[in-house]
Amino acid sequence: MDQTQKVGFIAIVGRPNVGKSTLLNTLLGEKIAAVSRKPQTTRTAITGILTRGADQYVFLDTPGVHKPRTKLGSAMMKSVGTATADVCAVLLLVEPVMQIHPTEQELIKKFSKARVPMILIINKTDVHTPEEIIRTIDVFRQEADFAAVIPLSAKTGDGVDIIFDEVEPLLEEGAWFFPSDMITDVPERTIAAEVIREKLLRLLDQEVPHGTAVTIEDFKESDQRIDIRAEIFCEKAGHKRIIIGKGGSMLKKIGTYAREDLEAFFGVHVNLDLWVKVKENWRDNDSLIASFGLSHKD
Ligand SMILES: Nc1nc2c(ncn2[C@@H]2O[C@H](COP(=O)(O)OP(=O)(O)OP(=O)(O)O)[C@@H](O)[C@H]2O)c(=O)[nH]1
Ligand SMILES: [Mg+2]
Repeated sequence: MDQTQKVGFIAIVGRPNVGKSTLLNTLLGEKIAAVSRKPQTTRTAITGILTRGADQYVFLDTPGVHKPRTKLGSAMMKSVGTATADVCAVLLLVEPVMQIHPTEQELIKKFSKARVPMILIINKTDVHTPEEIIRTIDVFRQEADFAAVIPLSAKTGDGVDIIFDEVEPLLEEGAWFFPSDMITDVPERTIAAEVIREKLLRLLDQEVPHGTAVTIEDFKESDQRIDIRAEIFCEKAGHKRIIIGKGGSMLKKIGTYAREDLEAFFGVHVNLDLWVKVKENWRDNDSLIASFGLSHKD
């Protein structure tokens, strides 16, 4: 390679549900992060790697910033802190609003103090008027100097490419962190678990999926297919009944949708075997949080 390599970590941060994971998937052109209409979908930082020419962008999708009410919530917020250390830029993702939220003010304060370049991204332009977008830009510009402001739609992809033009000058010269064909360092098992959890979030009512965790007990790859055995943990016997559904109908639906996504991602036939178990109050139990791979040390 003649050109000097450039590289950088870019954190995607913002309140829950603003579209961070959707943006990561659109940037990569691959679905690796779970997306749902419910807030607090993302629980740990997810890496998306994109190598273009001499430049390697390592995007970090993070959990939506909120005031934690459980130990799981605290672990999620710690993972945001870790993901945003040593980044070359932060993409602050917001939706068009009349007023800035205190959480966003705190984020702006934190990155301004650390002198990390911030790019303001106004997402969901496909469902907002230009007036609403301009007003939002005004509101946020009063709070900080942004390296750039980009209105876009993570869902349609409109405007997303501008991110590369704005981030490229902020990358640093240095050897790439990952091979050029790698798209994530998240293990395949974790991606499989996230796909299943996404279906739980999408198919079930608020209370049930927020108390679920998914672990992969077995992941066997052969030339033609992957056999996966996964366990879905929930907090109550009543929740278990809802997840299984009448005659197993809900669990079957979860399995079918998850299998379709997994086959698209892995490019081979997938056999998915799902089991449901109850672990009461796991979201406030450190050792269970750790056993689900969700704990986060400072
Ligand atoms: N109309 C529209 N909807 C969007 C857009 N981007 C994301 N969404 C929707 O917003 C909801 C939340 O998207 P996510 O990507 O899960 O949001 P997130 O910020 O990662 O959420 P957490 O992980 O909970 O913090 C989903 O229903 C998405 O389909 C967009 O550009 N336009
Ligand atoms: Mg997310």
